[in-house]
Amino acid sequence: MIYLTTPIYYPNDRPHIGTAYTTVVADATARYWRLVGEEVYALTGTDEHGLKIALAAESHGMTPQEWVDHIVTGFHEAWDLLDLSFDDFIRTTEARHRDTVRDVLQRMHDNGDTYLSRYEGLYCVSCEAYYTESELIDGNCPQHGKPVQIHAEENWFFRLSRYAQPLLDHIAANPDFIIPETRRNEVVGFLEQGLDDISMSRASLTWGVPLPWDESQVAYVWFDALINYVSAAGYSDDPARFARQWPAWAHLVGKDILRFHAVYWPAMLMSAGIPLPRQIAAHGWLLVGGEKMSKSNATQILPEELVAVFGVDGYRYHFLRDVSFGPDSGFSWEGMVERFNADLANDLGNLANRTLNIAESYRQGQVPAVADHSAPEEQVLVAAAAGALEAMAGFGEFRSKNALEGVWRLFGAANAFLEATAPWHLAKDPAAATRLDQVLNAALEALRVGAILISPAMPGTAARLWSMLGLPGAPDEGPLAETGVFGVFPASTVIKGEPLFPRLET
Ligand code: ME8
Repeated sequence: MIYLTTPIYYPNDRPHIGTAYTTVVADATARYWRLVGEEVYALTGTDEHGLKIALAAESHGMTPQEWVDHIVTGFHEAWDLLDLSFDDFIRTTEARHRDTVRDVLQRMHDNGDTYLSRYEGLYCVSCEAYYTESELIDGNCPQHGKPVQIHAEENWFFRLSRYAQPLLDHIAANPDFIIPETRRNEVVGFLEQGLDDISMSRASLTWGVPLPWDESQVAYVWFDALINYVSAAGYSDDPARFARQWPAWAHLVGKDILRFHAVYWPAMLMSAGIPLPRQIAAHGWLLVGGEKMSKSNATQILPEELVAVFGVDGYRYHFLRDVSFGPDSGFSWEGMVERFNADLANDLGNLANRTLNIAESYRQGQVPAVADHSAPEEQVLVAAAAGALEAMAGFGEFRSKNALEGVWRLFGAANAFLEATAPWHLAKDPAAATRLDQVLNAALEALRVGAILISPAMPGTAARLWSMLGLPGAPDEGPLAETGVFGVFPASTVIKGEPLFPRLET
């Protein structure tokens, strides 16, 4: 089973294109694995406890629960707008999660990995994380550039220091545990310095999950949040499902929260005697004007602003095609318009438009099946389709850019095929009627295969194209290894319809 997770986001504001980036990549990955016939469980959700949320609620004059109930609807709306196909949405205020937090932390406690001690440290509420003096930049949090607070309390500690070597051993034995490699090296460097024990509870906060052995303290929000991944897999309420679903196939995260996922979380799991996830995949940041786009600065862009201009699939395509998974990536409206016009309006849009036009103009939409595609021009298309099918593996490995480049080579080949075979000339010559059928059939077949291959990235467009082609069922219904292979387009009635992607003005 492919159990794939996104971070659970803080419901302190509406989701922006940064949070949406991770979530769209996860959706395309999940859709790809479903397309190749795997059983998939894709999880997202919200991280609702902790000081940051308590403060956000207070500043809006609401209780924390009222606040999160209010904000979470914005997440559902945004994810629906982006056509995301998650199997589960976990909220850390749900009973299934609170029970699991208590069960997992109790196991860590029973294993002798906790102790009570006085803590004094520098805390950034936006990160919900501690920093050492040397990590600060001009005395401020290195991620948010905001002042940190001094926290001093009697807290429960987790013996994280015990796990530096076991983690190094695990990473050495499982080179794909952290991807990409630069991030793995970063984590290894951090572990090689040794780990300090960390505070895992809060005495001064009530908005959280009380520790089962000391109800006067609530779990530190990260020791609550990370556990969501096992809660949603049924750790406490469905052991049979947990046995099938865990370990997770991959946790998808931004690089800002890599340390929590690649160090704290596996150490917690080791302590609780739970197997580690197969992989932590960390991507870079979306930058706007050279800065990380975030809720706390004025560069925030909301998905709905872009969807209004580019449509949902224009949106999805841009982020899946133009952002390499791993490095930081600058976002610009100009770049997005350019890509939309070049790839969607021109390459795919025109191919569909021209091909369906030919079918309507010269065959009244009735397309005959042909014997095969053995002519040399068609063989080029067959090869391009095979290449695209191979490139599709990229979707399953967080390389959607490569997958889509492969699919677009097929569309490029199909456009070149129409230029070379010029069906509009063939139509004028009654003796070329059979050749015209042959050419038309091949161009339609390129669109049929293309509809299947774009479906992880652009499910709505794939479905629309499918119905224009007059095909029964849905493009993502069959096993990719069979349906994605270039064959003979079945006899059908095609409908031209409206253009898929009308050109945008720059
Ligand atoms: O960290 N570019 O929640 P969060 C790319 N609740 N991705 C971005 C981004 C940007 N500019 N801004 C945000 C939390 N993200 C915790 C997680 S998990 C157990 C708990 C994405 O709402 C990216 O995936 O601050 C990042 O890791 C995540 O949003 C942080 O979301």
